Amino acid sequence: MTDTLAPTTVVPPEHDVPSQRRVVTAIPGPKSVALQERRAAVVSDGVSSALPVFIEKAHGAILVDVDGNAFLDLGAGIGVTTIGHTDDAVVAAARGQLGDVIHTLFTITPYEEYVRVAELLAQHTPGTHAKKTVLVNSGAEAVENAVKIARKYTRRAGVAVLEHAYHGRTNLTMAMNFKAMPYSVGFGPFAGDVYRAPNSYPLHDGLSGADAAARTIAYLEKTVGASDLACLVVEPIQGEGGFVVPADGYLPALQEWCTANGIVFVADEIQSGMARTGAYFASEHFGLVPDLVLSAKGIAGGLPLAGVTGRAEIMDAAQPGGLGGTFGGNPVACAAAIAVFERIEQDDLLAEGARIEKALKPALEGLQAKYPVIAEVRGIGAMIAIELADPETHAPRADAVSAIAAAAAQQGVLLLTAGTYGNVLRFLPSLAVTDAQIADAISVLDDCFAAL
Ligand code: PLZ
Repeated sequence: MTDTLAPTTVVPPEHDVPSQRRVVTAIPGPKSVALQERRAAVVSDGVSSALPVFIEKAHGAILVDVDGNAFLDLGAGIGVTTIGHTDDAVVAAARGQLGDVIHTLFTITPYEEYVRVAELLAQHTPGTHAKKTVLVNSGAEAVENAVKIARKYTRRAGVAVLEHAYHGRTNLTMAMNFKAMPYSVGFGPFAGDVYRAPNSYPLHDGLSGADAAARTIAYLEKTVGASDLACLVVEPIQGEGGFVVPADGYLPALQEWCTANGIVFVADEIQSGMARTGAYFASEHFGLVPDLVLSAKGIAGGLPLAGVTGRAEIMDAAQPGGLGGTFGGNPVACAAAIAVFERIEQDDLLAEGARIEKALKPALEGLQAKYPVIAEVRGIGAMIAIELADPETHAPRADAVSAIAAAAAQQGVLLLTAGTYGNVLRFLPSLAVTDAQIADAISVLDDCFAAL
């Protein structure tokens, strides 16, 4: 170890948060209702909340609201508190850093924590080639920077994305998303040179990985031409799209085609990365070594941090001063990220993904056997989803998805929805969720499906 950062010493504090769900008022309770009124007066209606209970405290996989209700959180703030809410090591590292230095701006006067995060990303992203990183504030900003860098490196403009993809809310990333409502309707004009190709969606297309890849490639070659593409941006497991796991061989075939045609292969691992699926990055499950890997969400235990990590020669194509931003790679967020990496290593958190999958997937398959509205159970590690469809017509059942999520919330179980048609319930718990908490959530879901 060549770094000079002091190791984090953690004295576990007492947490005033229960380890089980507990519903003590109507949901939302009276204090949340009052806060919701204040909010409605001053917060833009463009910002909505899936469940308007106002959270006061959180630890592990539990959220406690202002009325004293405790929720079993199976969403982790959309895959952000991957190692658990208020993880003791993350809290200690961030607190320590707050007293040392909160901000300098790395592009003015640098600090070691940024370099350490870049070293850790170089070490833990797929592949043993020389890698470099730029740190930014959000997932969308990481996507934007990956596109900038790929364009500079290739001197080409075209950006290829896949159907059902989600990449963010900035102007460029709005153009990269599949779903217009609610993400981009009315917010144009949008960025050009973005091309959307069919993906691999085994439940719906029934194609082998090779056939789906041939379709994607043929589409891009016909409608754009490989020589005009700077990059192909893919989520190895699509997140907002509903945890769509591509057919075997699909992603490696795309990567091979990119390499053969000088197209930068970018893995958007913003939702699927950072130990979420039992590997540091989901790319590993598919044998991918992406040219650029995007991380965000879980990387800093809940603090805002994101990064683009990739082949040194590609990352260095950006001119000095070409990358940056005031808050990118903030010292407190970096200190938290270092603690996240340490926790994953020291406590073997990569094993937790497999444990959660083992507890969750068969239980959901049990529900599928009872309730034919569950068309598919899919996903890897702590990234599992069920897609709901009419068993006869196969029409997406968004109504059932919202009814189940609402009914579960009344019982103190917080579930996220997803899918292009709002037809997917996703389980994106923190790795701190216990087998007992999973079993409890399944029994709540069983009741919700029975009542549907
Ligand atoms: N790429 C794969 O999942 C963020 C969106 C939450 P930001 N997904 C959650 C919301 O409603 O805004 C996401 C993602 C993938 C990019 C992003 C964008 O990351 O940190 O939200 O900008």
